[in-house]
Amino acid sequence: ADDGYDLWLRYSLVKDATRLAEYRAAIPRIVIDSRTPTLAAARDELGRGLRGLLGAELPFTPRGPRGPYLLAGTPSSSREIDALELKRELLAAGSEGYVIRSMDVGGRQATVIAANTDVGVLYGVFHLLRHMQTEGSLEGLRIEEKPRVERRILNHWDNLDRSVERGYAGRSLWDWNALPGTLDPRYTDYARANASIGINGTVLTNVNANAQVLTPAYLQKVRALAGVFRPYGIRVYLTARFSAPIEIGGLRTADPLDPAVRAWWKAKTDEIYRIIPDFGGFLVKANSEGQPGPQDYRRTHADGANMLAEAVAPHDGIVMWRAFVYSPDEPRDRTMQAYDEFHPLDGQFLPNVLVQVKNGPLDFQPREPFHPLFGAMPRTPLMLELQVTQEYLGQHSDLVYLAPMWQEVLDADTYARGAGSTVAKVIDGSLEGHRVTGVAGVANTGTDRNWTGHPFHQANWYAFGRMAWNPAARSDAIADEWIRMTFTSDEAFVRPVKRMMMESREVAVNYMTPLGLHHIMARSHHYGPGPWVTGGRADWTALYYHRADTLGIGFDRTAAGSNAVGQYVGPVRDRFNDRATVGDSLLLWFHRVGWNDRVESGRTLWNEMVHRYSAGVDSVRAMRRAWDGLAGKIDAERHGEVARRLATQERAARWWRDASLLYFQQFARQPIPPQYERPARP
Ligand code: GCW
Repeated sequence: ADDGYDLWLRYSLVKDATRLAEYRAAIPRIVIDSRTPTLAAARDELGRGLRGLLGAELPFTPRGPRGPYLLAGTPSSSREIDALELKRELLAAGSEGYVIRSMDVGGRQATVIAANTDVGVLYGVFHLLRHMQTEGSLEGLRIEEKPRVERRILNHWDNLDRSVERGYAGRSLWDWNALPGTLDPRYTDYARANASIGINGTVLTNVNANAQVLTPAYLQKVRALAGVFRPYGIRVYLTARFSAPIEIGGLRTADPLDPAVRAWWKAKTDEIYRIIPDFGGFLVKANSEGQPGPQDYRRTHADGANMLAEAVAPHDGIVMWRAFVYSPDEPRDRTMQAYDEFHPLDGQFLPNVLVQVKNGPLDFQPREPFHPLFGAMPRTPLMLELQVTQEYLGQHSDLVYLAPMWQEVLDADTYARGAGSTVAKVIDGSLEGHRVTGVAGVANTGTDRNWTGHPFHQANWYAFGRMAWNPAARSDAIADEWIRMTFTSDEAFVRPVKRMMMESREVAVNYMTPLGLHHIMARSHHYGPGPWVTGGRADWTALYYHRADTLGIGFDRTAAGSNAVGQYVGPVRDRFNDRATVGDSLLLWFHRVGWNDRVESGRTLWNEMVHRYSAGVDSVRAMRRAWDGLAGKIDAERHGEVARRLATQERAARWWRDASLLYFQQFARQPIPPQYERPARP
């Protein structure tokens, strides 16, 4: 099918004849014990994958009489695996890792997938299939892999009425009405897709949802979903609305220090674990954007989180407590509030609490500096929250590959323990010695046939999983494998498409928010420009963030301004604080700059702004030309779908450019230099 439903798990027949012959010779039969549901899933995936890749139904056999074969299993599921010289490698593989080896097994040439656990085998199977989908050789394989992050979790902002907050791919996948009796086959394919990229948890409900999902009828529905996901190594988590004891428990308070409230959460949690024994835990948005929380009772975030942490601790559950907070009152500088509230609480959270921090201090903008909490709470495991759905990055229409942005954050050096203290090392626990670690991604999936709406948005789901597994993974390598798996390994397609993907984020920054601009999008829905947005509370207006007037533009967050730079460690603070070193990409995030001041390119700020917005539009046009030139290299259906969305993206980019330049021109009071296209008035 070319409707995109199969995602990166298409398993089309290997094109390269030599490779195909090699594969067929190396894997004529498969030996895998499949007595557990997870091993059965691994077996089924091997069958499905190899049937597609090799164009033949392979026999599953107990140890066959002679010839090469594929052997997969754990030491406890397979005596052959148990007998292999892989003890040291398996020791290192841990509970989710695996070893893939070409080796001699009793005089026969085998391709071996070995792991300590069933889910390790499943992950190994997906790795081998990926290796073959990208046409790698099976000769001399020596692969040892394990995740560097323990909890790799999708956050669904899905409501029980099947609407999806910030969703652009249809309705929620969870058909609450039909659950628990009817299990949509999509649930299994969702689990397969996630397992293929190492995602091992899913929060089913929106952080803004009400408490209904915690009622008995809904817990049965959750149980049914958990049952589908379990064989794929995926645990279910739920959002816990802080006022649930009042809303569904009939109590008069939700004060976290009130014994009745604590008892209610404990009983509720015990009830959940009776129904879903491997329940993962709770995700909480508290005292943010109107959500209830412990501060309503003059308690701290730690009081609130610890109450829930105590309830889930006997069951090995965790609490993910979000740091995305901002007050109902007008802030001094909204980007500073999370740090101000959470930094003093370091050391006060129970060990099974992770504080979940968005990549930047504002809100999933096309570009932000890394969040100053990273490195600033050494005694608390911090979970990174990324937004896979493109709320601020073009929603349904824009082709933006997000992995380079995530890599920029993960590579950022916090200097918390001297040079080299990257965000990646904070997140994977290695910098501060945390065992509990996690990465969360706000999902971009929905009921659209191809899951994500825009065919290229599948790449962001894919890349999220790959980077959660290994925060040091490189975005271009991930793009490369995704393109080959999803479309074709034809170099004449892979090369230009990879270039397009790798540039796409910077292109979007250029036509939306160049030079460190932020939050100048349209009000509330956030699609398209809105630098003129006023009214309501100050930090919901664009003017609050860009502060343009006839003298200049930008938010002064230096020591002379809000001093947000003071939340970063010495060398970072100094770099951001100084106009000479901050760099143009974050210039107006940290500095107020005169229209005629020179920037890095040597242009004046105004001319640079014109240049960037214009370059953004030109790049989208170039993307369209490149894509049009690839017609015929892939199926017409997906090619056409992307082409149509690129056309919308070009219109959106021009709208952004024209609206922003005309708006800012009133302040800059300068012409558009003649070499650039004149912005069209609406
Ligand atoms: O990005 C903003 C969104 C809200 C969202 C909030 C959050 C779930 O505009 O829709 O609410 O962040 O992350 O809590």
